[in-house]
Amino acid sequence: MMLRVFYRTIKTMALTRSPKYAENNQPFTVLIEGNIGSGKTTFLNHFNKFDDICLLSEPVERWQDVGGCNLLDLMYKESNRWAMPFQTYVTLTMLEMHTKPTDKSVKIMERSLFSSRYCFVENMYANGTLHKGMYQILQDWYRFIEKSIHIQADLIVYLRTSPEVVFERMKTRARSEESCVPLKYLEELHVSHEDWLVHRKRGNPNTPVLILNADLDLENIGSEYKRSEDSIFKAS
Ligand code: DCM
Ligand code: MG
Repeated sequence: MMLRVFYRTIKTMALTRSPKYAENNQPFTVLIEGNIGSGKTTFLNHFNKFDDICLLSEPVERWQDVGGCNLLDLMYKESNRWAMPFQTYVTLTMLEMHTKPTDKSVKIMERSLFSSRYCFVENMYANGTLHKGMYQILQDWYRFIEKSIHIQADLIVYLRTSPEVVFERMKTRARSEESCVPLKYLEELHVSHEDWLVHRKRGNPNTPVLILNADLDLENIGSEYKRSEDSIFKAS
């Protein structure tokens, strides 16, 4: 008798199961992706003038100060030890952005959980920075998140660059944590972005990707920006 009651209870619970966390009322969501130094922040700022857009830039300052620790710096200086906690924290801060409620009709985000998962973490595993056990823990987290949390992604804008160009930009920008990043690392990240967004080898098979030539100088990139502005508003 008890068992039957129990059975009925769990059946009712299963039937009335609520949707994934944050499933409802998500705005049209655009993810700005690209290598380090590809101009994502500059691109994002271009949309400041629209007040019906929720703009979320990458929370780099949070990664630079986690209870007084600069996780971004530790990740570059002692990558075998710190890449895993760093990517775990990036995942948490990105999830906060993905699920952040807004009453705006469009949300534009700088990077996403997906680039951590499909570019940075894949690359760190492939180049031996992440131990297999650490990589597996992250995969289990990503799978759990995928099952239980809704992440809206309507359009990915890929700021496509060549590694040599972004290497020069990164040196000019001179973010102190990145002073030791070699060209080879940007080449690896370029390949992982291409595999994800051009060859579509992993992740987001149904999200359209708009590819923009972001090697262009900032003065000449205006028409490329205009092109994306049009497609973002056409699609939303
Ligand atoms: N970064 C990383 N892993 C991620 C996201 C970002 O290692 N999942 C690093 C790359 C850059 C810095 O954070 O050094 C900020 O990225 P960007 O300057 O490209 O916006
Ligand atoms: Mg940036």
